[in-house]
Amino acid sequence: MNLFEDLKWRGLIYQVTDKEIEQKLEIEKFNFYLGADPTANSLHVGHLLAYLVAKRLELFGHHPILVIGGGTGLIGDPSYKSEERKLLTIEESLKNADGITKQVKRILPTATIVNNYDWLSKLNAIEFLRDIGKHFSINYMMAKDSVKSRIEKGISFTEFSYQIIQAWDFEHLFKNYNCKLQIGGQDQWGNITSGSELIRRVHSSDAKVYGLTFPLVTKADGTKFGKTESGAIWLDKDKTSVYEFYQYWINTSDDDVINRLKQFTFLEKSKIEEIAESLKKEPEKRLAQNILAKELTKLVHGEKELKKAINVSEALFSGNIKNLNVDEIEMGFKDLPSILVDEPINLVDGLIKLSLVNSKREAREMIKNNAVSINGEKINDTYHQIDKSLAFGKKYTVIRKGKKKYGVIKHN
Ligand code: 485
Repeated sequence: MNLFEDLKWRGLIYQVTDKEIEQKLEIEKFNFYLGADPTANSLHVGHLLAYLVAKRLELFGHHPILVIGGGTGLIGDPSYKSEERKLLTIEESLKNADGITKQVKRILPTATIVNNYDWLSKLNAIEFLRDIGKHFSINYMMAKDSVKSRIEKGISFTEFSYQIIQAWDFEHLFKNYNCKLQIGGQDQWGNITSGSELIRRVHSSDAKVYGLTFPLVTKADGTKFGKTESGAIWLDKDKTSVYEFYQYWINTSDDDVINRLKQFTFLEKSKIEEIAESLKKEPEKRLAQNILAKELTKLVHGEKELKKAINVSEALFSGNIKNLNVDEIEMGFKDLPSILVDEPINLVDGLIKLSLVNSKREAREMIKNNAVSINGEKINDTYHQIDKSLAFGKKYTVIRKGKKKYGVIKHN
């Protein structure tokens, strides 16, 4: 399969500016670019798809230029957004840009990484209006699907100008890096085509550049991809623990999992078809989900963290947590109910404070019925005192009620 066929088979082509890109990608080596704005200090799994598309192109010999939008992040992309964005401060934007740069380096270690603050901050108003603005008609800008709803609802001049700024990035990269292709999610189509239009006008019409977009990731049940009740799935392990990241992929539905393997892993067609067969024959084994979770956790967090996440998952599932180390306890229990104590605490009080029971009576009953364990050991003494001497790393005592409810006592 050639690159384009592979991308199509994986469901990663939404629109292209020119059909000939399919052949061009075979015979030419492109410098291409992908941009993201530092609206947060981490990327999430939605962004990951885009960087993996960049990696697919890289594997076929094309060279990625990754634009970190330290400058554009200060303006705010209105594309398909229903409301005006809150402005970031320069400090926030640049700090977030640093965080994101570290993450993309891990996924694409040999890419060229640039921050558009470096050139956008030098652009002056007269240059902007005369040299760039003159190439855009307001009618053309307003006709973009990505801003249409906002034109009716209200949009600031700031956000309305965003497409011109992103267009100028493309022109800048064309001129300085010989970049001839921009890729992005389907929402970026309007901005990408503004860029190719600008390049055509500023340079001669034989200055041919291309755009390619991939579709938004959707879920069979209609809920949003990349989100859980507690929020987005981030690539930063301080925001989404590796355990939670791993579990997110493990919990992929049977209806979605083959698509996820195509979109998010580098496994070949024959291998993915083999996995699809197993899903049909023995879905209860959850082989597809296991492979997906392993591949992605390894890719984003590395082999060592993956191993910890598997250990934690197995321990939490069986309740046998005795052999976990402090790191693994921190990973597995980061988002569970916890209380901080300075002194030893009675088990009954601990259960109440952690909201694992509603009353002291219920707590005592649970304990007598062998339904409570501490650090993986059943406790049936209703007077049991918890102190830090037996805690994991002298820091954490893990209480389990029934099969599934956990809480953590953190010792000061
Ligand atoms: O020159 C550029 C400057 C900024 C951008 C692109 C080129 C960023 C772009 N305007 C944007 O807002 N991207 C989104 C972001 O930053 O979160 C997302 C897109 C998504 C995918 C992803 O970035 O919504 O489709 O392209 C990488």
